[in-house]
Amino acid sequence: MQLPSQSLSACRRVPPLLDTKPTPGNNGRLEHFSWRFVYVATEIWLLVIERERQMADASVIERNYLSAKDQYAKLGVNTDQALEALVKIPVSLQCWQGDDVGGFENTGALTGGIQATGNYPGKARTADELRADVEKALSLIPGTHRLNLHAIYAETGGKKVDRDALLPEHFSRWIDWAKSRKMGLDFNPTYFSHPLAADNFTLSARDEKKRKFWVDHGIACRRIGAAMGKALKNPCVTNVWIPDGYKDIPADRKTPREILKKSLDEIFAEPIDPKLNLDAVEGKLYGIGLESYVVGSHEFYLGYAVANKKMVCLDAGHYHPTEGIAEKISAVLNFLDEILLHVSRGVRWDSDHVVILSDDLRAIGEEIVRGGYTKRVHIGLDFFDASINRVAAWTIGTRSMLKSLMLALLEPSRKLRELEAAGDFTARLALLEELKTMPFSAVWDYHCVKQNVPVGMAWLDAVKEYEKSVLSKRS
Ligand code: RNT
Ligand code: ZN
Repeated sequence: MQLPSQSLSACRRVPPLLDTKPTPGNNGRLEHFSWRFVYVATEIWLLVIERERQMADASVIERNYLSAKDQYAKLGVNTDQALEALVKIPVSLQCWQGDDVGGFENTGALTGGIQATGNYPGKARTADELRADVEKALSLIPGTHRLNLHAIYAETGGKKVDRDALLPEHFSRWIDWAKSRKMGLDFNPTYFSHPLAADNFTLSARDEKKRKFWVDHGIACRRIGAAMGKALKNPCVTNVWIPDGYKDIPADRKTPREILKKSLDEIFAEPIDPKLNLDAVEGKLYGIGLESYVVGSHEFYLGYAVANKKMVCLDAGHYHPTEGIAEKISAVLNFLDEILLHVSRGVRWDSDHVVILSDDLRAIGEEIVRGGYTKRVHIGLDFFDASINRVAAWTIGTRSMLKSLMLALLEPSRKLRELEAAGDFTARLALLEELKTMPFSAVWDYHCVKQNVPVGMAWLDAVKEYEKSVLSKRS
């Protein structure tokens, strides 16, 4: 008889030691018993080895952290304080990464000039699957975060409920789930992938019936957002994004914008306590098939937000290619109390690639931290890559977002400001360059250990295991 492969999971499949009682004269059974004894002893032994390895790893991580802490202290940075600040910053994970912005209405293709490209197996087909996948990702990400839902993720119990008739009860399972995890929820009306959005005009539609339908959807979604905020005792950010626009050069840019303004006024007419729901509006430059004109441009919404005390949502993929949203944060926060970010990564177009620790992302983290804006900037993610494991996509993107914040929290900000104020731009540049090679990873690893999530690449093993045991079984 051969021992199973030397892995803990294999050993854990061994049946209990004493389910066969050995009796004198029953050699076969005794032999069975002794093999079971070997199995169990091996299991215990492997557990001991694994535990010792973990303890050794943890002590190396702690040692590295203490050395990094010293190095940062020499620059005037307190790493313990940086970590305390980091755990207080929630990131809102976009539910739509889990199913390529499909939702559960089963109405067909994704429209609205956005695209999830790729065909990686295992996407979530139901709300339960999506929740399980989000939970897996959250177990690999340090800190307590939020989940961002779209109206198309309603659970209507198989009944067709059109979007203008959605109610909080259609999100009760999401709310209960979030409550049990002590998480906040954010929300979005869905103005795409619907027959009444087929011509890419929704809130700016000239057709009054259609426009009214979408206004009613907006009103319904704010109420759902407020119900989420109330149930979770945590304000929900409800973000309005519409695809409306033209593929080719318009003859009239003005009229659709006037109609959009009127529609927004109608949607926001009902006062809602900001402790329950906060409204955001998201502009953009162009979409696929909407290359020449987008009604809800950045200038339109910035103006609207300032005039009506709403938040703007700055999406990293929604501007001219060399324009970054980091640069905009301290500008708009002179005029707005709070803003929403959609942290994304456009590659050549608004492609919504998974966020990585790029210079652009680091700049976003720096601007939030340097400006002292951690309470005024709501950080949402907005990427949807269907070409890689979707749980890994969430994990990579969110961990990178958190790394960018941590890097910023590990800056000697006072020193940098002093140098700048004194006009010593040479020293400012030198210090900023020096910071790039500080032992940041030692602080990150320690943070992961303390937050009880995998260190380094170990999270990928968990994702691969989940892919094998859960995702690969989905058709
Ligand atoms: C589209 C916008 C919008 C969507 C989500 C799904 O360009 O970025 O935020 O990505 O609502
Ligand atoms: Zn967005």
